[in-house]
Amino acid sequence: MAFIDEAKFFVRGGDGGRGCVSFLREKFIPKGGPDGGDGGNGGSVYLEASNKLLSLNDFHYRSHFIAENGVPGMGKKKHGRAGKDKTVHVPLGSLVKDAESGEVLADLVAEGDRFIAARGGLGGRGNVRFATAQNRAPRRATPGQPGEERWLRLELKLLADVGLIGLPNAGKSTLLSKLSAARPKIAGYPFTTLEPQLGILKFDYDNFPCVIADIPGLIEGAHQGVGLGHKFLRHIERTKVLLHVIDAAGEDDEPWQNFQTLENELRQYKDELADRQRFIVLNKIDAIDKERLAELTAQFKGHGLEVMAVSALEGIGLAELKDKLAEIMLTASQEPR
Ligand SMILES: Nc1nc2c(ncn2[C@@H]2O[C@H](COP(=O)(O)OP(=O)(O)OP(=O)(O)O)[C@@H](O)[C@H]2O)c(=O)[nH]1
Ligand SMILES: [Mg+2]
Repeated sequence: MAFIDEAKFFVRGGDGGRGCVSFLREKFIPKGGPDGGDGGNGGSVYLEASNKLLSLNDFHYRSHFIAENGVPGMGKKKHGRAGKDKTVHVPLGSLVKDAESGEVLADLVAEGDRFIAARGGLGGRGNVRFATAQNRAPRRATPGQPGEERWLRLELKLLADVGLIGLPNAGKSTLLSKLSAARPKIAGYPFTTLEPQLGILKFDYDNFPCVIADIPGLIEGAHQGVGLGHKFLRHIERTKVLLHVIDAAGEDDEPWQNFQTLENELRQYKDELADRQRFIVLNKIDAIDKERLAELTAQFKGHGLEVMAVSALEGIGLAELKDKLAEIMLTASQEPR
């Protein structure tokens, strides 16, 4: 599911350095010829896709990117140095548009994809260039050309990093509302959520946002269209991790049975999704006693599953859950995407 993050910024290429008007002046050579060199070209601004960046947050702090001007030409036919280029790193999947016309200029998808956002101006020509048989001492040189400038708009499609899955009423939306600023509808009846919802979890120590998707509840037979069906699973196909939310307040063997029902539906959808890294989130632990919690935890752990116990409603265990997500995001950000 796509959630669009946006940023607007200004880019300007460096101006070309001006050409120089100069004449050779040395002792004993009273009337030397023209020797003014060319100005250097202005640097250009490039956008380059990098997997080290995961959000457009940096652009909220910086909105102007300007490449260096070319150095003017000098006497003794010395050319001015070219201005340095400036490379602005953007996240993979950045769509670049002209902010005014809305025209799509580039789609930077893969690591290293580059786009010239603003060309530097050409350097001016020194007076050496204008010497002719008729005019051996031209006093003419050209100024450098100005660098290109424009406002750009970046659009980034955010893909969900974390998918919340579970039966209806398990508390997925409640959990999303506690982990992010999203305000999904929450109610004590099944199929409250009808459309996938996204929330962004921000960690204190860096600006990698973690995008969490809450999808409608699945029930047995979802793969055959029962309930709302399982078409929403496509929104979490590319997540790094799934949180399987389970209503721990269910009686007897219900939590475990529910777990298996849902896992079966996932497998019916795609083996790949069923094999995705996942955590069991035993929710609603405010409604059960310690012994029951210990029993459920042991049951899931006994099957080699990682278990986190929370009460989304009362905020119990959420700090630990956030830490876990931060760890997963950090590991994932170091792997090639
Ligand atoms: N006691 C208790 N109730 C909870 C907790 N979390 C959620 N609930 C309640 O469970 C009910 C369902 O919560 P939702 O967040 O809407 O559940 P959902 O999984 O999003 O449900 P669907 O959108 O229908 O799939 C609501 O009445 C919530 O108030 C919890 O930790 N403890
Ligand atoms: Mg919901």
